[in-house]
Amino acid sequence: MSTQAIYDAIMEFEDDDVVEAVKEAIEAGVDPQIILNEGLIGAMDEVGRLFSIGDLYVPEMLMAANAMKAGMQVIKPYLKGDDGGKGLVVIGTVEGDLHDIGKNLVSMMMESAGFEVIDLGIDVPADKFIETAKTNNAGIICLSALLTTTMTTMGETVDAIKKSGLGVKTMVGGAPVTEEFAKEIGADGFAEDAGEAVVFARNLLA
Ligand code: B1M
Repeated sequence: MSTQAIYDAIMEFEDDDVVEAVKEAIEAGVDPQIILNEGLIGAMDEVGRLFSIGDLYVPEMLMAANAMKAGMQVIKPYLKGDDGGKGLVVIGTVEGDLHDIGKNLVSMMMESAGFEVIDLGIDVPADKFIETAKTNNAGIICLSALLTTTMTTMGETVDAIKKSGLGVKTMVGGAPVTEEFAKEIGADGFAEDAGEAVVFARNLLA
C-alpha cells in the first residue's frame, strides 16, 4: 500500500479522507515514518510549491494545513521515539510567525521520547519563553520559525534568552533555518527535523 491516498486527500483538503487514509495505511502496516514523510509532509511541500507559483492561495494553504493536522492526530501514538529523554523542554513558534505544524511535530516526538514539553503555541514573544522556562526550570527552549522575516525575531529571541542569564539551552529549527544561521545567532543547537531535535535535546541535556 502506498501513501498516495493520504497525499491526495490533503491536496483535496478533505480532513475525513486524510484520517481514513492514515488509519488504512497504519492497518496495512506502512511505517508511520513513511506515512509522515511521504504522505503528510510530502503533500505540504507540494502545497508550498503551488503557493510559490501562484497556483494556490492562503485559504487553501490553511485548509491543507488543517487536513494535515487531522492526519497527525491519528499518527501521533505511533510516532514512538526510543525512550531516554529527560528534562523539561519549552517550545514555541517565535513572535510574528503563525506556522505550527513542524513545531507540533517536534513537540510530539519530544513527548514520545520521554521529555516533558510545555508548548507555548505560535506568535510567542521572547519574554514569554523566558518567563515559562524560569518558572518551570526548563533545560531547553526550542524555537521554530518558518518565515525569513521571523528568522530575525528568532535571533533576537535567542539573544534575549542569553541575556536573561537563565542558563537554559536554546535549540532552533524550521524550514528556512540552517545550522550556519543557528551558529550565527548563538543558538546552542539546530535540528533539521523532529527526529534530529530529539537527538540534540538528549545531547544538550546529557
Ligand atoms: Co505559510 N509560508 N505563510 N502558511 N506556509 C511557507 C513557510 C512558505 C515557504 C510558502 C511558500 O512561499 N512556498 C512561505 C515563506 C516564504 C519565506 O519566508 N521565505 C510562506 C508564506 C509567505 C506565508 C504568508 C506570509 C502568506 C501570506 O499571508 N501572504 C503567511 C504568514 C503568516 C504568519 O506566519 N505571520 C503564511 C500563512 C500560512 C498558513 C497560516 C496559511 C499555513 C500555516 C498553518 C499552520 O501552520 N497551522 C501556511 C502553510 C501551511 C505553509 C507551508 C505550505 C507548509 C508549512 C508546513 O507546515 N510544513 C509552507 C511551505 C513549505 O514549508 N513547504 C509555507 C510541514 C512541516 C512539517 O514542516 O514546518 O518545515 P516544517 O517543520 C519541519 C522542520 O522545519 C523542522 O521539523 C519539521 C519536520 O520534522 N522544524 C523544527 C520545524 N520547527 C522546528 C523547531 C525545532 C527543530 C526543528 O526546534 C528546535
